[in-house]
Amino acid sequence: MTKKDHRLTTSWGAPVGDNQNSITAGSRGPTLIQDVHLLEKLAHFNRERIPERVVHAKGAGAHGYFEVTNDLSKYTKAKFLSEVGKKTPMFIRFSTVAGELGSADTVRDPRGFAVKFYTEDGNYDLVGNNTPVFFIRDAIKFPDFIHTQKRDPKTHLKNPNAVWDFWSLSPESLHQVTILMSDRGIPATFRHMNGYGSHTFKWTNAEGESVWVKYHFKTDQGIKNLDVNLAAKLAGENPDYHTEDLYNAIENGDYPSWTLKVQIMPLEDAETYRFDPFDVTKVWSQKDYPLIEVGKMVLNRNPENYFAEVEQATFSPGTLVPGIDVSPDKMLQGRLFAYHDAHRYRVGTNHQLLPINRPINGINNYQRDGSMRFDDNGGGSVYYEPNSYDGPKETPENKQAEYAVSGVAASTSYDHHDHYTQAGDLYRLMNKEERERLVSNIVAAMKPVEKEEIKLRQIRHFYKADPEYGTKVAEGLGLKVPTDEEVLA
Ligand code: HDE
Repeated sequence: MTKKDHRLTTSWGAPVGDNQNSITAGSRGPTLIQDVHLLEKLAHFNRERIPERVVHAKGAGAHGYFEVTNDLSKYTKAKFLSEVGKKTPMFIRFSTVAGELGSADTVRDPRGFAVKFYTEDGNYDLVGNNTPVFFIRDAIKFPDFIHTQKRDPKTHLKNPNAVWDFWSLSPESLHQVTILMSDRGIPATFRHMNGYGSHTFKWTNAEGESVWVKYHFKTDQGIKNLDVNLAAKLAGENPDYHTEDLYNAIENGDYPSWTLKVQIMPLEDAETYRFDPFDVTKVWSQKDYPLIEVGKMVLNRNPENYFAEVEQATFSPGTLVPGIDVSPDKMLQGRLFAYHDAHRYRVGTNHQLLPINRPINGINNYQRDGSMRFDDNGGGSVYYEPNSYDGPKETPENKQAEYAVSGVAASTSYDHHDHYTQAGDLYRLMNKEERERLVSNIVAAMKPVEKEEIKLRQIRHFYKADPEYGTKVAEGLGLKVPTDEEVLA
């Protein structure tokens, strides 16, 4: 091992003679353009930032491992899930959704829960949130929804009118809005919240038999949430409170862990279940499909370098391995395009070559070139397929499992619109104090809304979920619960 060279160098490796003084004519200048070290330093400095994520910009990451505790190979041939005791390295990135890169951690917002498993069969990304459902159920509405969560283009301020206007006109959001406005809207730390795949995915075993699956990461630290006043105080005093907590816990050897469980639905049940099991605004009853343990995820190593490992990490629900596949869920389908498209724009064409994103089993294909192709670019190996030069071959046993699809190609909405039962069930699951805090959070968030019609429309939705729910919010806002006719008038 060559002795580490302690000489300060330029980015082309030449030793630097003086890093304190620019090269100038005399002590008073002017500065000479021939000071290429100065030019390089200033030019590189101007290019240190890459675009922040368009959502989930503020985040924190950690390395760890996943260990199988229950053999579910009867459901999936995914190798990393194949035998009890098997350990797979993984990386996770937690995040908020709406805030910019420098925004506060302790805001009311869903939290991203993005896991990358570096398996022997390639990377598997489970890109979820800390809530089992989502606000919308068709990808086409996502840009509009996120616009309402971000800054008003005129004032550059957050705009509660936009937020509640969108939600009151998209009643499918009611279940997730209830979760967001409840205690779980502000987790105490990233360690004290659950993670979910949210969508329905598909597992296929070695015999080609498939089931539908939903993922639940149950925190082993127990669920803890922040009091709204403490959260507001922390947002001002220490906007990186969750980031710091995660880093220090791991630094101190207090390794957080989650138990991964799944719900398994037989393929044919999807045709007869009481609502569309691919609708990501709904949860499956755990009485119908009980939780089954899979394994344990332990975070035991902090990133060495935030930019290299967290800012450059790229996840996608389309990063799948044999034995795991997607469902027809329209949100999930939309995400299959969006994520790698975002990464090609934000990080670069060859983002998957970066150390944090590179699969441990290597990349063996005919893709070549593209900007920043910093590996050997396939060297002199055969660069097309099919070929007679023993290049990498496809393996038919790893084809995506087939399944029947049907229907007319058209812009079609879901064929059921019960947006109220599960939101109402959640409200009725809460104890008295939890309901009071939920209503108080909603009233505080809705008070600044200018248009009364927006408030009334939203109150009607809460009322349809549960009469007490809607009545309490209306009282808090000094309004009456409107009838459907009044809302539609
Ligand atoms: Fe995302 N989402 N998303 N999202 N999402 C991104 O990828 C998108 C959705 C989630 O730590 C983006 O690199 C669309 C649901 C997480 O790096 C982008 C739709 C869920 C993260 C994107 C959704 C998520 C992202 C932004 C509607 C939970 C952070 C920049 C169809 C199940 C991952 C980027 C990380 C990031 C698109 C909805 C979770 C733009 C189009 C539902 C945890 O690609």
